Amino acid sequence: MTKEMNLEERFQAYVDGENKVEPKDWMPEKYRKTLIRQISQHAHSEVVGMLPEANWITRAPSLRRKVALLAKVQDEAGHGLYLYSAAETLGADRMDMVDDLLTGKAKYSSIFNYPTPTWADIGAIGWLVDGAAIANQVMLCRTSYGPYSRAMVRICKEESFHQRQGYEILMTLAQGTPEQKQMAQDALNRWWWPSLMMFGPTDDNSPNSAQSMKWKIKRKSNDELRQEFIDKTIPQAEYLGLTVPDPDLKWNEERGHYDFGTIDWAEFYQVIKGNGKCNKQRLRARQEAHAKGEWVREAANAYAEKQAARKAKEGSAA
Ligand code: BYC
Repeated sequence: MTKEMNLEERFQAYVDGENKVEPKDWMPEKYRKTLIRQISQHAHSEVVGMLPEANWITRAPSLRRKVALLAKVQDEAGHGLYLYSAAETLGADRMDMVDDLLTGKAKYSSIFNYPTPTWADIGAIGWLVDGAAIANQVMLCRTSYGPYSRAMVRICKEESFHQRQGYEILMTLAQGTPEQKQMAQDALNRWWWPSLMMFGPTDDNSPNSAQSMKWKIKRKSNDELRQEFIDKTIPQAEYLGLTVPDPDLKWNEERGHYDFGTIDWAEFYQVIKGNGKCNKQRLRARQEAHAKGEWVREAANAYAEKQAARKAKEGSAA
C-alpha cells in the first residue's frame, strides 16, 4: 500500500486482499452502518423465525419429532444471540436493536410472515427456508467482517441439521398415505415462492448490493444465490415425488440452470411493508414475550449492579 492512499482506498485494498476487518480496525462509516443493518435484520429474523415453528412444538406427531423441533427452535434463539453480539462489536446497542424490532421499525425476513397451518409446513420450513438460508449463509462465512463471518460458520453447521430435519419430515409424509402426500404438496405450494423471495429483490432492484459486493460483505448477488438454490432444490423435490408450483420451470441446457417463472414482487413489497398474512401477529408475539421477560432483565441487571458495586468496594479497600 502506498503512503498516498487515503483511508477508504486503503480499506478497499485491505478487503480486496481477502483480509478480515476486525472491530477495532478503521472502517468507513457506511461499511459499519451497512453491517449493523444487515446483521441486526438477520438477528431479528432468527428471533421472529422461532415463532411459526414454535407454534407446532406442542403438537409434534411424536416425541422424536418434538425433540428435534425443540432443538432447532432453540438453535435459532442462539443464532439471534450470536448475531446481536456481532452487531454490538460495531457499536450497536442491543436494547436499541430490540426496540426497533418491537416498534416495527426494523426489518426481518419476509418469510416469517406466512402461516404454518399443518405439520407439513414444519417440514417445508426446514427443507426450503433453512435450505435458502444455507445458500445465503455459506457465502456469508466468507464475509469481510470477522465477527460476522465466524458467527456464520457455526450457524451454517446448525442450519444443515435443520434442513435435514425438514426434508425428513416431508419424505415421511410424501411416502405416506395419499392424504399425507397431499399435505406435503400443499406445504410446498405455500412455501416455494416465499422462499425464493428470501434472497431479496432482483439484482437490478437491489439498492444495497453493489456496495456490499464491493466491500465483500456479500460475495454473491441475490439473483445468483436464488438460482443456486433453485438448481439444488428441484432434484430434491423430484426425489420426494412432489411438484414445484411453477409451470414455467424448465431445465435450460444452454445456461446449465433451471429457468423459472416470475416472482410476485408486489407481494414481497407488501410483506416487507408490514402487510403480510402474519406481520401483526408476529410483532404482537414478540412484544408479549418481551413484556413477560421484564422480570428476567430486572434480575439480571440487579445482579450485574451488585457485582459492580462489590468490585468497586474491593477496589477501594485494596
Ligand atoms: N425480507 O438491497 P437489498 C434464517 C430488504 S433467517 C425482508 O437486496 P441487502 C432462519 C433489505 O433489507 C434468514 N426484507 O438488501 C431463521 C433492504 O431493506 P433496507 C435471514 C428484505 O441487504 C429461523 C431492501 O429489501 N437471513 O435463516 O443487500 C428459521 C433492499 O434489498 C428481504 C439473513 O438475514 C427479505 N427477504 O440484501 C429458519 C441473511 N430481502 O435495509 C431460518 C443476511 C431484502 O435497505 N442478509 N430485503 O431498508 C442478507 O444476506 C441480505 O440482507 C439480503 C438482502 C440478501 C436479505
